[in-house]
Amino acid sequence: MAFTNILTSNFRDLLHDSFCMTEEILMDRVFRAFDEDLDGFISMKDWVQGLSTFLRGSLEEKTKCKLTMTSLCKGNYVIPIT
Ligand SMILES: [Ca+2]
Repeated sequence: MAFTNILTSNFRDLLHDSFCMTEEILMDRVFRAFDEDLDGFISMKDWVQGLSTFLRGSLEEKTKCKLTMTSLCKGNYVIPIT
């Protein structure tokens, strides 16, 4: 079975069905953290790398991922997403 790129709406369904997430803003931030190349899709590479970081990433990798989910980095500043 071929892997198909995952769109935001499909990713939300996956997070809801698999992890019982209900907050859309949180799901969108997880999507953003997984979509490292910011092309609007979760590719096979994005998916494997994202899961790897969540499950087995180093402290630095998990911290970077959490920052991506909770804030936007602009220049040398971290700006919380509201
Ligand atoms: Ca992507």
